[in-house]
Amino acid sequence: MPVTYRRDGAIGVITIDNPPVNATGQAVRAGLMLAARDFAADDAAEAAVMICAGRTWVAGADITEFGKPPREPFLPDVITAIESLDKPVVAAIHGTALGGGLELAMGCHARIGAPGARMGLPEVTLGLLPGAGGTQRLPRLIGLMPALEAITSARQIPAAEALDLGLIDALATGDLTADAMALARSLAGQAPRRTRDLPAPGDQPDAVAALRAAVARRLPGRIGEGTAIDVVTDSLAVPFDQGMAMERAAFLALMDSPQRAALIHAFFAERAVGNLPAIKGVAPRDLERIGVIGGGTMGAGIATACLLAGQQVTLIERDDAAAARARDTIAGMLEGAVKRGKLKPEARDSALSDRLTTGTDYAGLAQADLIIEAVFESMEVKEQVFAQLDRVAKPGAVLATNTSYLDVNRIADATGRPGDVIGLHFFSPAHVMRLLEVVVADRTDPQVVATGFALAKRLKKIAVRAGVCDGFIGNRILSHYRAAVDAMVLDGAAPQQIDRALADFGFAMGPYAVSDLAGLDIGAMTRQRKAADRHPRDRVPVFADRLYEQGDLGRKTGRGFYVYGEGKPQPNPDLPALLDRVRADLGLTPRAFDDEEIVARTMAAMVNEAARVVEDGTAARPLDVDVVMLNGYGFPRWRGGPMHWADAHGLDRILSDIRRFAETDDHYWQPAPLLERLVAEGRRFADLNKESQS
Ligand code: T1G
Repeated sequence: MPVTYRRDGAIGVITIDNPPVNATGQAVRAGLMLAARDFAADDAAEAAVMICAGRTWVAGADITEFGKPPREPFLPDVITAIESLDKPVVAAIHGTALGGGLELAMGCHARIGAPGARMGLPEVTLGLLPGAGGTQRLPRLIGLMPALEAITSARQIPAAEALDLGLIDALATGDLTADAMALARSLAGQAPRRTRDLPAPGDQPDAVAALRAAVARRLPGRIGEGTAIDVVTDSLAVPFDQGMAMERAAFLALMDSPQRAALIHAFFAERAVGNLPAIKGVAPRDLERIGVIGGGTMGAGIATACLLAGQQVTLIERDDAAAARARDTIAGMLEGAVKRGKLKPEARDSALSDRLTTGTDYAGLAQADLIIEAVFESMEVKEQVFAQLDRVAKPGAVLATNTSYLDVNRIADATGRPGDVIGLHFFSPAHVMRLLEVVVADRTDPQVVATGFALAKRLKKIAVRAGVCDGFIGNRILSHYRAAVDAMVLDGAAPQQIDRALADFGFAMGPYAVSDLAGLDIGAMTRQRKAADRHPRDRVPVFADRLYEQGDLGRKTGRGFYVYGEGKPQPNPDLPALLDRVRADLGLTPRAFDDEEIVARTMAAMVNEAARVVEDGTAARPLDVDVVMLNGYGFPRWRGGPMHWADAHGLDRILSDIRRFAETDDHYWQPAPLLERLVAEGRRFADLNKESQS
């Protein structure tokens, strides 16, 4: 039974026990209705507490029910039934009270939180808005703007702040349940304080308009946040029940939106990527003591990420000066975490003094459990490093390379323990970006793979398994849609036009702005590296090489595809003439492109290569590609990732686009066999995800 009622003296106790997070699935909702009835009928009970077993108070409605026909009793009705009781009910909150969980607590007549409890209304992250009274009760409890800030930010409010805001009435000082019982006893015999009866706050049009504009800037394209602001403000001047009806209507409309489907897909995909048969039940190795080789941007970022997770870090550089520079870089990154409120100053100081060791002697790595190499992207250099590690590292130590494209099998060959070698591809800045590609070489031991996933969880990152190939999952797909946009520039499109079209589609940044950020030298070196393997029909973005040759490297030199100075970056004024010269040299007659074609070509290239990445096993499932592109490449989250988007857009439409593009450039546009097969069979990428989970 997920909900039980009993009495302890004069206090009723309603217990919810629905692992893993006490989500309010149908059985819980029905159980709560019965418990409310039993409590009401129990004349000996003068008040009640509501508690949750396990790790947390209710963490929300049961997301697995979304998209299915709703089943009664509906959560808003359950909460109203509890709020309408004639005797007080106290919510005892621990863990994370989120979404419908916080809404349930707000329907109770008082709330007490454990000191470490956190609470919030994260529905907008799922493409929804609070749909069980949150838009009505939260403003009544904490005021209009704090409520709108909480709802649109989806942030988790710490218990102490919740107390200050008036969201909870007390903080437990001892045992939460005992303190909740004491609070209930103090309220026994009193009329319950119903949140619905509190006065709604007055409107604040200017502040609301400012928030609305800020949210639109921060999350272009998202609809949940704006709708939530509308419902809250439009219902301020109407009776509570009318406000509830407005909320319900807006909630149901959002429930049917493609954004809700996409954001829920992203939520579950990020939890499914760790479900791999190869590591099911496999225990990871120790990972308390981390070694890092190389203290450049990546090495220092990796070391910082591990320090932020509480681990011991030994960082080795080639000489004392480089080691000192690395320590300074790490100190700067930790200072940034302090500034962002992610780290207390004293924690920064102890990390630097007690948990970070820098040096130049590999012997310092002899006790490391896991060593991450982050040196220059040269196979020869990495082979030397791993040969040395093989001599120094303790038996069983995991030896990881942070390479972004090199062959991890070859690196493993430089050691006598290939089973211990794995790729851990971090994304820059490594202490901020959530994505970690775990690159599994042919002989990597499953325990070592499990250790890579365990490290990701420890670092609060999302690990995605990747096979060995040039670029693994993300960079390999990137190279293909990068080629598609470069071809459009050669054929007449302006880089800033492409950037704007893809930013309007929802990308965090367009590809040319990204090039300027990364540095045009990176792209030039990648092209040089791949020149020997280039297909004779490959179209080389020589315009990018021209910029590189004239020293325009992007942000780092102030000029690239854009010029950087005061204010918003502007398109490089010399670029049109440069493009004209390049096109003339190539005998190309430029033509116009509209945004629709820019998006169609970019997405067709991305989905086509992604289909190949799934087909050859580099990615385990289409959802793994979605997680990579969402968390490492700025793909708009409210579109769910390229594979989810492709299913919604129509694989047949994408395939016909590819065939149409092949008419003018057959070499490049070869449909992926998996894409052709799925279209022929009337199936979608989602079907492959389901099959992999069965
Ligand atoms: N419904 C169903 N399953 C859920 C769930 C939920 N709300 N939340 C988590 N799970 C599962 C998750 O899939 C995983 O399953 C396991 O629990 C552990 O999760 C009416 C409509 C609570 C902070 O958005 O943020 O209420 O993989 O790995 O890292 O207005 O889960 O183990 O099988 O994430 O410790 C609003 C979503 C819903 C909260 C815990 N609530 N969850 O994090 O564990 S909409 C949310 C989280 C709503 C109302 C609206 C996190 C967590 P499995 P986990 P974690």
